[in-house]
Amino acid sequence: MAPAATVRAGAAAAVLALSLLTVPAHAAPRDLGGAAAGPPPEPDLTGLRALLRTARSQGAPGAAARIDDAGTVLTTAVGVADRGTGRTLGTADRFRIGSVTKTFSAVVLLQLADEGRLRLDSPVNRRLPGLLPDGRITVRHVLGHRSGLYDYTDEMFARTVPGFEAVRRRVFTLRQLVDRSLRHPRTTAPGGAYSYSNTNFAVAGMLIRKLTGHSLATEYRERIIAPLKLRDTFYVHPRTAIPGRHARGYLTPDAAGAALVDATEQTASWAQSAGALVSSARDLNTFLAALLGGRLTSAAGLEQMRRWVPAGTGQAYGLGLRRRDLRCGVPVYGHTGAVQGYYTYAFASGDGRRSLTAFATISHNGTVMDTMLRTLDSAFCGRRATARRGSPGGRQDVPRWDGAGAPGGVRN
Ligand code: REX
Repeated sequence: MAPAATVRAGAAAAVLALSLLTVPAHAAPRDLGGAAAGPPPEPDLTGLRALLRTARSQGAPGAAARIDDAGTVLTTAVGVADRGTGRTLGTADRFRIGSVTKTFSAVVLLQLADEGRLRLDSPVNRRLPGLLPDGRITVRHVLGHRSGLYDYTDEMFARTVPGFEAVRRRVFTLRQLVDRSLRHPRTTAPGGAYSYSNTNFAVAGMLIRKLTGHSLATEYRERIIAPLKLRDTFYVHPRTAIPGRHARGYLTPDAAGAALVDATEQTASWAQSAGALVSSARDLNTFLAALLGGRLTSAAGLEQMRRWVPAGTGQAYGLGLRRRDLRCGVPVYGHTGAVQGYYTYAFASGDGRRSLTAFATISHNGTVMDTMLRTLDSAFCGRRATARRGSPGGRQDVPRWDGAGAPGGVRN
């Protein structure tokens, strides 16, 4: 299927334009950064590499980054892809991208909106009758984490390794994941403040399947993977192996000093449309460049994805898309990912001309997560910024467990 936005624009653009009227007052009406701010400073590859080395000294077996800058490719990697064999990590190695999957899921739904098959402001229950207990929750609320649906992973991974081992070979239906959420009270009223929840993207996956009659794998492949010729991107759920050359991922247990757990093989069924894709740094950069360059949705669709609500210091969330405002004044757009064994940062400039994907082969290690966040400064703010402490802004939406198994549960 052709990804050309022009094919999809048509009458659906009018539907999307109309729905602009219903966006709440706290959503920023316009994106004040991006292309208008001019090209970002030269990437700081030396600083980037130093950060990857720091991540390694903080416990990551491997860390890698790739910058695509208007045709120029910069890559750097440190450490090993496999602690068993000692194989060196390569920047082309595949890995689990976690929630960067959410951007793929959002693109599929925005394409369906472009085709006039879905309205962002229509209730989820119109398409999936009786699924949600509140008929006011819309597609837009779900894609923007404003549904108030409790995040079932909070309970699932309250104990990190036992939680993971309990689900790593399980196969859930999306409905079962949503049902786990519905045992808990809602966290906000529909359309309220941003409140991160994987449940939203389990619902998004159900919508994709219901509207198309196809599997998630088919929709990701036909709408995104094939048109963009992404050779390293796979939706293999419920198979447990990562195909081809890949980095192994390691999970940090709650108990201080305990040995890392090799988390590479898992169904990722707990994540599915919220986080089960496998990809590579090259493919994620290609994907973000295409998305922000307007080649995956209509212009109206992309504008919807970029209507922001506040999501923590220096951060905002659109529809399946994060914005981070770096200290140097450059806003970047993309997503973060955290599944067992892997942290990912995949972000691009407003015009998509520069993109960075950085990943570390460890998870549940807040220190490494913070270090990897600073790779954005190296990639988009240049030399002076990397030397400073980095840009403000909270971590990814992962609860912080400090110490021996004591859940801090703080999301920032
Ligand atoms: C699951 C637990 C964290 C990870 C999670 N991941 O919700 C989603 C994601 C799919 O990628 N979110 C990112 C585990 C951050 C986003 O949306 O930006 N932690 C680990 C624990 C903690 O088990 N007890 O760190 O591997």
